Amino acid sequence: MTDQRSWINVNNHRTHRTIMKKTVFALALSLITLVGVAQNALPKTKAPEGARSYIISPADGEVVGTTIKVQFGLSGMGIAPAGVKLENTGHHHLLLDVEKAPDFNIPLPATEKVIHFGKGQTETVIKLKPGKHTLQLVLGDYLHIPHDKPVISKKITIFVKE
Ligand SMILES: [Cu+2]
Repeated sequence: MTDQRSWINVNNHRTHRTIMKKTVFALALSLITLVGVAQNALPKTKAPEGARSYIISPADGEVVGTTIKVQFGLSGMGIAPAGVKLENTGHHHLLLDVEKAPDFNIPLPATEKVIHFGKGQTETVIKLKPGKHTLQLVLGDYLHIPHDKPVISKKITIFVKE
């Protein structure tokens, strides 16, 4: 009797898990559809001609310690926090040791290597392991999508020593 009951429990549990799996799968599908729709429906935010993003500090080729203050420069545009739609504005994203740039037609991902400054910050302090590293800035609009044309800084290389 006890055995049978526990079998029923296990079986119910399994059924529940299957339903969960199906639900998660359906959700994932609808998300993909939503992203697809968003991609077609959302026009890219225009960047004014001559807008420029650049890293003020550190300098390209600089030898630095493991704690580094990075200062972001922007010319020809203003800073607005993420979520705030204002003409000719955006917020900074720091690409850290990113070899292949992410897709600029969709919102930039938020990862350890793609850092968002959605509050409108213009500097940050990062810690890096000793060795060679690259830094690059990309401006994103209120939806974290790079502008048309993308406002992207030169990629700089720094050398971190102990
Ligand atoms: Cu962002």
